[in-house]
Parts: sequence; C-alpha cells; structure tokens
Amino acid sequence: MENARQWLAAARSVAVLTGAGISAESESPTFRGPNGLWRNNKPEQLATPEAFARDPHMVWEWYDWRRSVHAGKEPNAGHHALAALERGKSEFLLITQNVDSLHERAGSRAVVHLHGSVWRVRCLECGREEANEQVPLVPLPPRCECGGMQRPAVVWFGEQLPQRELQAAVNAARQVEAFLVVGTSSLVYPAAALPRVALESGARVIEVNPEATDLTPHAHAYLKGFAGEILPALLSQ
Ligand code: BJW
Ligand code: ZN
Repeated sequence: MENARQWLAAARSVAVLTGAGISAESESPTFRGPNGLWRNNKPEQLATPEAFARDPHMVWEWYDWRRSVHAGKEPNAGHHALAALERGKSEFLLITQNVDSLHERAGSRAVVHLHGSVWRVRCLECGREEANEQVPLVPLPPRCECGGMQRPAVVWFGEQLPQRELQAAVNAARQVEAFLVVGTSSLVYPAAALPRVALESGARVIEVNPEATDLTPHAHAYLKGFAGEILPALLSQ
C-alpha cells in the first residue's frame, strides 16, 4: 500500500480504469461472480446485437430492470476518492467500462465511457442518440420522434467501442506516470488491454480488487480489497 500511495501522490499524470466492482458497494450487481448479473443469463443471450435483433422486447426488459436498479443508487467512498484524486492532478483521465453515471455524480469531470450509458438511447432508423432517464420506460421498447425503435446506447459484444473514447483511453495509457485499475475482472477486450499498454509505456500500474485477475501478476502493486475501503486510504494525502 505504501509504495502505491507514494507513486500516486508523486505522479503528475494519472489515469484510472474502472469496472463494475467500483459500484458494488453502491449495491449495484457486477456482471460476473456468484451474484453477477449474468448468473442466470448467458451474456450472448442479452448483450449482443443478434439477441436484440431476435427479441428486442426481452433485451429491453433486462435494461429496463437494470435502469431501475441503477436509478436508486448513490456513489460510494470509492467514487468520491477518485473525484478527489482528479482535483489534485494536472493531467487526469477516468476511463470507465460502467454504464451507470455514478462517477459523474460523485464529481468526476474527465470521464470517458468505453461501453456507453444505460441513460442514453439510440434510434435504429435515423441514428439519433438522446438522453432518457425515464424509469420504467413507457412504451417499451422506446420510440424516437421519427417513429423508429430505439436501443440502449451501450456497447454489446462484437460491436466497436466509440472510437474517440477508445483513442483518448489509449493515449492516456501511453502517457501517464501512474495507472490505477479498480474493480474489473480484466476479461473484456479491448478495455482489458489498457493496463498492458500502460505497463509497456513505463507507467506504475496499481490494481484494486478483492479477487486476483489476469492482470495481478503483472501489476506493480496489487491491493486486495474493496474499492470503498482501499481507495480512501490509498488516496488520502
Ligand atoms: C470489486 C468489488 C469491490 C467486486 N471493489 N472490486 C480478444 C480475445 C478474445 C475475445 C475478444 C478479444 N478482443 C475482443 C474480443 C471480443 C469481446 C471480448 O472481450 N470477449 C471476452 C469476454 C473474451 N469484446 C468485444 O466484443 C468488444 N468489442 C470489440 O472488441 O470490437 C471489435 C470490433 C472491431 C471491428 C468491428 C466490430 C468489432 C465489446 C465489448 C463490450 C462489452 N460490453 C459489456 C456490456 C455493456 C452494456 C451493459 O452494461 O449491459 O460491458 S459486457 C460487460 O463486461 C460490461 C462491462 O463493462 C464489461 C467488463 O466487466 P467488468 O466491469 O470487469 O465487471 P465484472 O463483473 O466482470 O468484474 C467485476 C470485478 O469487480 C471482479 O473482478 C470483482 O472481483 C471486482 N469487485 N466487488 C473492487 N467492492
Ligand atoms: Zn429516429
């Protein structure tokens, strides 16, 4: 912990990659693991464009439920610690795979969403994307003003990540002095490759997770534990 603390305190530039684990202490279920969102569902049945094409109503019901779960949640001590870290750094980027908006609600400003947001929808006909925070959604599936059916503006398996966001994330991974990885299983690409890019570019890489991942043997520091407990201790000056 002490080394990691010093690296983060001394670094002029820092990037952070977060996954579902940072929202776990806000009582949001993660994807994988014993109580994961996919325990009773196969990801390829829900989080793919093919699944949506086959049965948009079923996929929308899952997202409508996810939105209702996210709607009542508050950012936790981990989100707040990262927002405070940003305020103390001249170069900072928070890269999240999460589709909730808990980082922004905690006060983080420089945030890139690699996998989109459950609070945005996109028209399948005209491509227009808009914010939609209605819970529950009526009608389901929701409709664009052009009459076309809308889909969640998230990134499913087999779909490309938004290119501008991905490029910003890769650039940050190449440039920063310290790269912090919090609450991700490091299984889903290309996000899982970002810590490797940072390692190859000479950054100190620090991982926070109660479970070891494929990244753990390569990280300069592995802090085993919950983000809401580790991050406030790690980032207090
Ligand atoms: C705590 C904690 C606490 C718990 N504190 N921690 C290379 C090899 C093989 C396959 C591929 C490859 N490259 C690409 C692929 C295919 C695929 C992929 O990666 N598959 C793998 C599963 C093998 N990738 C893609 O398809 C991506 N697209 C792509 O590559 O496009 C290429 C392309 C090019 C040209 C044309 C077309 C395409 C897209 C990936 C999209 C992922 N989407 C999802 C769903 C988003 C929408 C939604 O929310 O419904 O994103 S999948 C899901 O996984 C979600 C997450 O963001 C993502 C990552 O999960 P995350 O966040 O890591 O969560 P968990 O649950 O896995 O882990 C939680 C962790 O927290 C655990 O480690 C816990 O221990 C920990 N934890 N409590 C701290 N308190
Ligand atoms: Zn439209």
